Amino acid sequence: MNRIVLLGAPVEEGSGRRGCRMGPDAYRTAGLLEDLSGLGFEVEDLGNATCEPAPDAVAPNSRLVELERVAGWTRALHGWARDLGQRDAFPIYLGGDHSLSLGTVTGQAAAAEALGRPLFVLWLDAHSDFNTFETTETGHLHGVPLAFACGLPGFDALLGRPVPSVVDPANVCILGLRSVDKAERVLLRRSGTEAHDMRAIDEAGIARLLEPFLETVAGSGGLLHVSLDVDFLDPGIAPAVGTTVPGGATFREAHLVMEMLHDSRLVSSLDLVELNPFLDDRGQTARLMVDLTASLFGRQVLDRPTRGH
Ligand code: B3U
Ligand code: MN
Ligand code: MN
Repeated sequence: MNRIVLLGAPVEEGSGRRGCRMGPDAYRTAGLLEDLSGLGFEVEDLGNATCEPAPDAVAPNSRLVELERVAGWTRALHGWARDLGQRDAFPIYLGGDHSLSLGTVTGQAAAAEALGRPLFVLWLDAHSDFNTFETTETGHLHGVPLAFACGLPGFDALLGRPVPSVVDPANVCILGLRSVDKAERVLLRRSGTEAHDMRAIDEAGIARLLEPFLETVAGSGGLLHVSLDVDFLDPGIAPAVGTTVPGGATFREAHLVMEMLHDSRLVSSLDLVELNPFLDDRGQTARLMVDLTASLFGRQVLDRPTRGH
C-alpha cells in the first residue's frame, strides 16, 4: 500500500486535562507529512474530524467524566475508521487522548470484519486501558478503550448500541506496562490478553516479546492495528504527556518495535495518542513520535532485506 491518509482527532475530554486537542497540529508542525512523503508515500491529510456531543449517552455512574462528548467522538471516529479501514490507504489517526481509540479500534474491527480478516491490536502503553465504567477510579475515559474494543460489558452508552465487531482479547498484545489499577488487573488477567510489563521487556528484550505475536498475526492472515501512547516511552525522552510514568521504553526499544513492525508488513492502521503539546519541550516529543512513525514506514539507516522481499 503506497497511500497514507491522516485524520486528526483533537479529543482531550477523555484525559481529564487540556492540551491534547493540539496534538494533530503538533504532528503536522513536526513534519509528519513531509517525512512520510519523503519515504515515497502519497499522503493525504483529511484535516481534523469533528463531533457533536451525544446527549442520549447517559452515565451509569457519577464518576464518568465528559461521557456525552467522548461518546460523540466515539461515534464520529467509529464511522471514519470503518470507512477508512476499507479504502486502499493506510489510516493514521492523530490524537488526541487515548479515548479516540474507542472509535478507531472498533471502527477498524468493523472494517476488518467486512473484509473477512481478523483484527489484531498491538497496544504500546504504560497503562492497559482495560478499565470499565464500573472499575474506573478516575472516571477518565482514556482508561477504558481496550476493554471496550474487547467487548467487555456495560459500555452501550458510548456507541448507543453494543459494539458491532469486537476484538478477540486473544488477538491483543500490550507492551510497556507499568501502571495497572487493581480491578483492571483482574479483568486483564481474566481476558487472556497477552500483556507484558517493563520487567518482562528488561528480562527478555522487546524483540523476543514482539516476534511471536507478529508470527501469530501473519499465520492467521490478520490485519494489525497499532495504538501508540506517548507514555509507552520513558518520560525522559517524551515529556509531553499528562500521565508520565517513570521507567518506560527507551529510544532504541521504541524504534526497534517500529522497525520490526515495518519489516513484518502486517500493520494496516495506527493511532498516535496522548501527545499534549502544551507539556512538550521544544517539540521534542512530537518530533520523536514523527520519527517513530517514519521507522514504521520504512526509514532505516542501511538497506536490509525484509520479510517477503
Ligand atoms: N488507569 C488509570 C490511569 C490511566 C489510564 N490511562 C491513562 N492513565 N493515560 C485510569 O484513569 O483509568
Ligand atoms: Mn493509553
Ligand atoms: Mn498510557
